[in-house]
Amino acid sequence: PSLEKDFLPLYYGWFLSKRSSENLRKTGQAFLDELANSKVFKKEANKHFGQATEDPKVKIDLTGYFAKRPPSVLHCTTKFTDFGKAPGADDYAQQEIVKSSYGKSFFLTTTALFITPRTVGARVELNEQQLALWPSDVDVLPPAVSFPKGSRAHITLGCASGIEAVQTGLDLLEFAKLEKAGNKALAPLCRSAKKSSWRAEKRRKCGEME
Ligand code: ACK
Repeated sequence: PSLEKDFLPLYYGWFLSKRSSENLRKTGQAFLDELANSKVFKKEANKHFGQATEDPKVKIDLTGYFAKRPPSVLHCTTKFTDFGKAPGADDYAQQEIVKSSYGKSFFLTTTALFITPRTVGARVELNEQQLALWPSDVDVLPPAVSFPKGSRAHITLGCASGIEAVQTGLDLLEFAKLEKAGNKALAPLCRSAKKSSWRAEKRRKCGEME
C-alpha cells in the first residue's frame, strides 16, 4: 500500500497548452457557426435541438445551446478515477507507465468534430505511445458493447444544459457504433475537421471549478 493510493485524483488526462486550447475552442466555435448557417443542419436542428421555430431564416444559437463549456484549458480524459472510487482506478494509477508520464509533453491529433443534441466535441486519434497510457476498460457502451482501444478518446467542447461532460465520450462511442454498422445517415451531423495537432501535457487533475 502506498500513500499514492489515498490521493488518487479526480481524473487523469492530457491537458492542452493554453495556446492550443484557445485555438481548438476557436475551431469548435467556427464549426458551430458553420452548422448554424447550414440549411441542411437547420432542418435537422428543428427536430433535435428544440428550436421553437421552423423558419429557416432564424439563426440557431448553438453557442447558447452548448452553454456548459470546460472551465479551464481543454483536455482529453484518459482515466476518470473519481479520487479512487471509480472502477479500475487503482489498476490504472499503479501502472509504471502512467506514473512516469506526469508532466510529459505530447501532441494530440484530432480528426473530427462531432455534435449531438447533448454534446459537441473533437475526436482524438491516439498514436502507439499514447495508446500505452489509455485504460483498458473505458471503450465500452453500457451495458457491454466494446470498441477498439482509444475509440472513446475525445475533447469535450461543450454540453447542453443539464448534460454532464461524461456524455461526450459516450456520444462518440455511439458514433463509432453507427460507423461500425456502416451508417451514412450520420454524415450531416458529423463533419470532418481538418486533421489537427495540439500540444498537450499528461497531468492529474484533482478538482474542477464550475
Ligand atoms: O469531458 P470529459 O472527458 O468528461 O472530462 C470530464 C472529466 O472527467 C472531469 O469531469 C470526465 N468524466 C466524468 N465522469 C466520468 C465517468 N464516469 N467516466 C468517464 N469520464 C468521466 C468528464
